[in-house]
Amino acid sequence: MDKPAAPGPQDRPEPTVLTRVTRNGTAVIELARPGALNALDLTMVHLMTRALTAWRADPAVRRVVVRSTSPKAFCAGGDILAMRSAGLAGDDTAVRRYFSAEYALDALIARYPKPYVALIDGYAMGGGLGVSVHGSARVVTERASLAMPETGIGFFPDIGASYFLPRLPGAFGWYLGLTGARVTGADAVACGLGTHYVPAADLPALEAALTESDDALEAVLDRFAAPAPPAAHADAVARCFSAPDLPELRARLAAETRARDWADDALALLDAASPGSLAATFDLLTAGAGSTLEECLRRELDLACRTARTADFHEGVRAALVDKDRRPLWSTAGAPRL
Ligand code: QUE
Repeated sequence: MDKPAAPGPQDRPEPTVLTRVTRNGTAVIELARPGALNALDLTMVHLMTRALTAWRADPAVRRVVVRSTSPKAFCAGGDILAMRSAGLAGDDTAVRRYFSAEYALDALIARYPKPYVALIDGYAMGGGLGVSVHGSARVVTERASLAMPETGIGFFPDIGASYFLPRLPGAFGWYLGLTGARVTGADAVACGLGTHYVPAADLPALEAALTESDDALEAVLDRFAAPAPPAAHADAVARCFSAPDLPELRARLAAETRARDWADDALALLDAASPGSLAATFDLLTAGAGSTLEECLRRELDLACRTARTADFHEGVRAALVDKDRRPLWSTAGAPRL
């Protein structure tokens, strides 16, 4: 009989979340799955949850900093490839297990009793905003690109987005959640998704100050923050995306004169999105505007479990991530509603 192979590095895959506590009491979480742009799988969600839970009551920890080891992405989102597979297989248990854990982590961050700072230098989309926006500070650089692109894959803005998007000023969250448009670091600060704009070249010095100095967090962040220019097209966003329904929103975009190119881009994004996802998102943000974060997450969990079984979600993830043809053929059957 063969002897079992000696345990070796092949048995212990590289950890995808690295944690440490520095001498000044800063707990650091590093997202380290660069091959998948740090898309959060269930293991990463569990590792983050375990670390944050341990640090919550640890007097040696006074704040948490979350960063990425990838130069391209802070975090590209959740594990939608796994959710597509589970949805196709009818594995409702796996779908619920994943989304429950991910949303519980978002809520843990939102209610965290210590400062929680995300350093965003690169893509932060979907679930990546879930592990940053609910914290106390989001540092963004000129290389940051933030988006809630789920309507483009037959899903909807989840991870508590139905709580924070309707609360952004000037209907900006409606624009982000419905179109999936990407915003730069500067626009992210202008709309409130980001809190501090720091040039990427200054990030290493900021990280050193956060992990080594005894200065107060706000003093450190303010020392490094540069003024961010105002958001592009903010008044056109407010004019169009405050519409009371989708047909009126499209009519306002079609009638927009001052920001014509921007309006054409927004209409093209809406036309490319799953119609069912747009309808669900509109209702979800409307409901979320008057709900607590926990109510929003419960509503999103229910909708996520039903959406994972839909043809549009399977097709949207296929076109974006499986075949990468970017040509989803949307169903006319409609989508789950609230
Ligand atoms: C919309 C999304 C996601 C997306 C693309 C969309 C998302 C997500 C990923 C992603 C990207 C790279 C990977 C990966 C997943 O892409 O949530 O595993 O390697 O995680 O248009 O919501």
